[in-house]
Amino acid sequence: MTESISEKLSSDVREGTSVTHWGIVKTTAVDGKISKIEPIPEDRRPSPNLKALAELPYAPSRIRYPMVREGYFKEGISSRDRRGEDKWIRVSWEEALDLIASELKRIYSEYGPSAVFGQSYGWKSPGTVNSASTLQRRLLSLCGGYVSGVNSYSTAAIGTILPYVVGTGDPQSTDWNVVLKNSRRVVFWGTDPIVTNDIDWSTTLHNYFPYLEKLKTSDIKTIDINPVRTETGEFLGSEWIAPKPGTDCALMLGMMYELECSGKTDKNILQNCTSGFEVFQDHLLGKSDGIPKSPEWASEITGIPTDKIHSLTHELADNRTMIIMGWGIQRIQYGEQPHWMAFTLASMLGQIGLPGGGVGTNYHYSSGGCPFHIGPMIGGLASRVEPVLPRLKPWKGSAYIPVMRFADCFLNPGKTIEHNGKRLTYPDIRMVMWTGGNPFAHQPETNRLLSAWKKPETIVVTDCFMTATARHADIVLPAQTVFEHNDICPIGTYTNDGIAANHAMIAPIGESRSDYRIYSELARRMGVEQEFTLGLDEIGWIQAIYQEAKNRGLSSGIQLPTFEEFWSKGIVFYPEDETSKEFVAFEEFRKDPANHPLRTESGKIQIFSPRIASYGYDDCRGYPSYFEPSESLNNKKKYPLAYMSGKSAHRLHSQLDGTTHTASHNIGDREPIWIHPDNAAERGIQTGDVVLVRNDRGNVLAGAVVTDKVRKDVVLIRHGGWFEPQKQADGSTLDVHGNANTLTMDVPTSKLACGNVASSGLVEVEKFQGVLPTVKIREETVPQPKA
Ligand SMILES: Nc1nc2c(c(=O)[nH]1)N[C@H]1C(S)=C(S)[C@@H](COP(=O)(O)OP(=O)(O)OC[C@H]3O[C@@H](n4cnc5c(=O)[nH]c(N)nc54)[C@H](O)[C@@H]3O)O[C@H]1N2
Ligand SMILES: Nc1nc2c(c(=O)[nH]1)N[C@H]1C(S)=C(S)[C@@H](COP(=O)(O)OP(=O)(O)OC[C@H]3O[C@@H](n4cnc5c(=O)[nH]c(N)nc54)[C@H](O)[C@@H]3O)O[C@H]1N2
Ligand SMILES: [Mo]
Repeated sequence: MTESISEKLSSDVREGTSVTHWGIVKTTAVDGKISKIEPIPEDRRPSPNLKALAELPYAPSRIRYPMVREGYFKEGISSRDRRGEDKWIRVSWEEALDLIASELKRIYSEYGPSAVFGQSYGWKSPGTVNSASTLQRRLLSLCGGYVSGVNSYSTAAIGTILPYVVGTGDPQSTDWNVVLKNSRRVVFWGTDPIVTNDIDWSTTLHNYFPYLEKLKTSDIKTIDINPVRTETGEFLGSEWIAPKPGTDCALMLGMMYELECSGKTDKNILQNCTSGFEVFQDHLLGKSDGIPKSPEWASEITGIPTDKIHSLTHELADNRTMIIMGWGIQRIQYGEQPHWMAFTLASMLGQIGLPGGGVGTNYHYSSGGCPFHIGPMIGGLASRVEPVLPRLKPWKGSAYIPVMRFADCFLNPGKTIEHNGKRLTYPDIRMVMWTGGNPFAHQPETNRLLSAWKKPETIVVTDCFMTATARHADIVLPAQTVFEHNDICPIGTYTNDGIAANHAMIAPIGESRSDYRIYSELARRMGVEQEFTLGLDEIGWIQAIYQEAKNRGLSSGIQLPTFEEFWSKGIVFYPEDETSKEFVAFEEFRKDPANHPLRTESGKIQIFSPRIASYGYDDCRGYPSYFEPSESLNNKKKYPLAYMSGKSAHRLHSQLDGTTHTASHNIGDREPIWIHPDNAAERGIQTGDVVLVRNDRGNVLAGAVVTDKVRKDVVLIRHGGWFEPQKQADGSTLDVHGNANTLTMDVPTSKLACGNVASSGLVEVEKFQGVLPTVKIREETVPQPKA
């Protein structure tokens, strides 16, 4: 068996399947090199990024050898100020792994597990066995534990607020078939499904796309509410309504006021299916604070004309309407509010639980809202396991932190924060291990991260590429890409389309190893190898995982092919679950709330939450409301332009940025910035100019794209351009390439979720005048020989 699987990788022509976040592809390698990757025929909208994928293993930024920062190698932890500046020294795997194991042992014995930050947030490759962060957490759990991070950068605010409101953080959306049959209006509110459905946390067949095509040819009217014109809005020809960023709650309040005044509030639904409307109503009508949230009030805040607020309200009230809300709208200050407000609006409209009415919050992600398939979900290795090694020092501080507060935690050990009704004390972090994630791309306010990153004594990064995070580590380990190892992966996070095999297609580049091998070898050095591997190698795990799913399938009458058949075909598809095509969210609850209660305080939709109110937070009340962001177009302190930073169609976060295909979407060498023609004219900026974008948090060079696809006074740099700080003569750092987070702010959404903020803040943009610095971040990092 093992023989046929690890069939010689150097044979002349080799074909197999590769499983990626962008889809499953047929890969051909000729003479050991990838010559072609093609989408499988079942893919409904092959990713536009496949060319970049084929380049990926060979990118110049590839990490080829284990490396140690020169200062760390020679002087140890006292040299941590020089992270990001020192040369790299190439070492053997033995040396690198011995070094990491001895440092882990030192930290565990001197400080204990609460000094190790091992959460390793990030979008590592999708295979189940080589799931990098899972492996690292498994290892550190066995060694005694680590400080973990709760919440995600994706859904911190929605995932924290909605359990209070509707009893679950990610409610299943009404099926697209029902929407197409019943909705008369579909509102895309802060979402761009054509861009964001390109990827899946596992892998994808892009099931959503035929539904958008049907929506396009139907007579259903679509509306795109977003400060930025979306690709989806253009594709569908949607009406575009562009509020000022961060003001959607004011817009919804204005609409609800209009519903109240025109007698169109659905009192029955409020009565039967919601709790606490009266408290909210007092706020809405201004009885509790003297400010009626009228359309006029909302118009002032949002920049949307009063007439439009009126007409939009009546359009939604008079037609069966599905409100599709994305997650960018909650990655803002007070990001808990918009989805709470949307459920309140939908309750007043009275359409929750009706076919094609209400709110859906995951149509934009991993083909949410598409039918399910019938078959067993595959399992994997457990990340949380009982410790094997004795705990040598007591735990100090909280066992977890909200993951996006990690920089704040590094900077302020012992500080106490509020989080979701609890009080947490930051632990004192001494060692950081990161694999399969890129905090220098994902964490807001990169220059603040730079300071925080100087605090820990040792930082180990495992990645396939020399990202900004790897460049700021002490020890760097080279991981294989999906093209270099075997694995197994479920298809479709929400849709469960089947199981895919990931075949090793080429020999490892340089000395790179699979994450499974890296962490197994570290486990051996830590004395926990048997508990880590359970005696299985990579292929052993792949077979065991498949067999376990096959057995589970059998018990529910589903016959999966043998492992050998699966492995040689590469994919098992499951049949569609016909009944899921009729799914209507909250249907049973609406019909009979007493017998189908939600898992909330009252069993109903919580428009007022006594529990949230009891926390006494000033930034998240017991009912949804509009809070003015600390920096916004209504609150211009120093800088005039609102800054946004959502997803790029050409990348998955920072992934693929090191390829020439992705770089071809740059302006010159730099990440594009969208700027409105009026703002560009005021500043003498034209498309193609290099501009300096700045605020008190940082300075970035970007390439101007003058376009009326952004609201006036709004600029956009898409997330994931690699961070390349260069020191300026005046001591400041200039990010010469265009990392979106150099300009964002590291503040929590509120005390409730403590979520990350991506699209809030103000900047100024000007034509860059000085000598243009060269972009070097994508180049090879050449390790120096050992002295
Ligand atoms: N300003 C702004 N900030 C944001 C966002 C935004 O929209 N705007 N979005 C936020 C969101 S939603 C998220 S989820 C985060 C994403 O943040 P991340 O998930 O950290 O971003 P990625 O760039 O996907 O980082 C994954 C890293 O894993 C590496 N990798 C891939 N495969 C493997 C493997 O097999 N092994 C190992 N060891 N490494 C591997 C990749 O090379 C890459 O460096 O960013 C957040 N930050
Ligand atoms: N191509 C691609 N697809 C991806 C990813 C990627 O990096 N690249 N990342 C994946 C991940 S990890 C996640 S979590 C999902 C995230 O999916 P989302 O969070 O939904 O994606 P974003 O692009 O961050 O935000 C969606 C939209 O919100 C809008 N928006 C931001 N602020 C406001 C506001 O104040 N008001 C209104 N009305 N709109 C606003 C933005 O303009 C953007 O069009 O996407 C996934 N899909
Ligand atoms: Mo995300």
